[in-house]
Amino acid sequence: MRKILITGALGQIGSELTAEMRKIYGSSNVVASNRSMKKGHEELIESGPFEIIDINDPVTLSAAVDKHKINTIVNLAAILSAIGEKDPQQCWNINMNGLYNVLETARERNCMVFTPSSIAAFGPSTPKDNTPQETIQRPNTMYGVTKAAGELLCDYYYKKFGVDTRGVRFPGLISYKTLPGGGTTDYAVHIYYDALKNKKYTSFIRKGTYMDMMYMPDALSAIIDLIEANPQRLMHRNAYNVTAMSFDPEMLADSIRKFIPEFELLYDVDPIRQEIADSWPNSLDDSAAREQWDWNPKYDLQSMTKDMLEKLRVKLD
Ligand code: NAD
Ligand code: AKB
Repeated sequence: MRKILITGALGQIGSELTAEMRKIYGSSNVVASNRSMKKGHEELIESGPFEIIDINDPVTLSAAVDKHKINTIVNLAAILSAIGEKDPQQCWNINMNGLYNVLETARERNCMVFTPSSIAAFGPSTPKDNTPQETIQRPNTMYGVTKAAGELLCDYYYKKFGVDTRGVRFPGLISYKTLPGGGTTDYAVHIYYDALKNKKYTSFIRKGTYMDMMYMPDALSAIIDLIEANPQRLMHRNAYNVTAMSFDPEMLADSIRKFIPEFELLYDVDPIRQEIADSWPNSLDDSAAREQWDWNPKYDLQSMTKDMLEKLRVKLD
């Protein structure tokens, strides 16, 4: 029986993953946690066990693991790319020292650990198109540095200590329930809100900038399917490339115009986030994930846009 602890559970992924995992494993077997409470998450907090845990505090972390007899930690607590460039010290502290605490707790208590990496683990010298599973990784953002180093640390804990570490390199994730937490791909979420509210959006990412993206239901499947995957098939374990689509702001706007023909896309490029986006791949090769644990996303750009607009329309009403 899985007993799961999710850190950073009130963020963009965690707020949806908690509900999905509670459906699958039972509410009492999925402990949600965050370093602080956040408004708008009352339903999640009341639907099962919830703890205040800062992953930079190993004592509280391990006490919660003992208290709830946890055997699987899903570590989602992190600082994302744009905020990471504003406060690189905090980004390193949470993404690296926090991850170290999670891995040490898991080593001492024999837990599985799932922790996501990102397309940010690649950098300007990485091959940009169909980026291979194994390739040059010289990221030039603090977020990217922590993601590349985190991948290596997770590999190390598996090889050295036998901790069952698993992870994927997520692209930009698009969802309607919880707003993204301060990344470079956030434009691809905000655009839907503004399309419905104002019929226009001003993009901080330049026309012609391609990045990999994925709709949240596929991201949740990726996490759960990899956690449940047969370990004997996993050659990489951590940092699997996964993707569902690659587009630039114009392609995204065109997909919205199929439903809101008068939608207008304007640009006011943010040099910091543009530079980050320019250092990331245009598109990933996710064949290793497809071969080793049957990764197969369901949503493409058009089906995602249709669902996003339908669900957001109800939410914003
Ligand atoms: P998010 O910013 O939306 O949520 C992170 C949560 O962690 C927040 O609720 C925050 O309060 C909490 N947190 C921050 N510091 C903490 C600490 N010290 N202890 C405990 N909680 C803390 O992030 P997300 O989008 O849900 O991302 C989760 C993971 O997935 C991260 O590792 C991120 O790098 C990775 N990822 C996300 C995306 C994406 O597009 N959302 C893409 C690639 C990778
Ligand atoms: C970000 O833009 O920082 C995240 C990511 C791709 O890791 N969405």
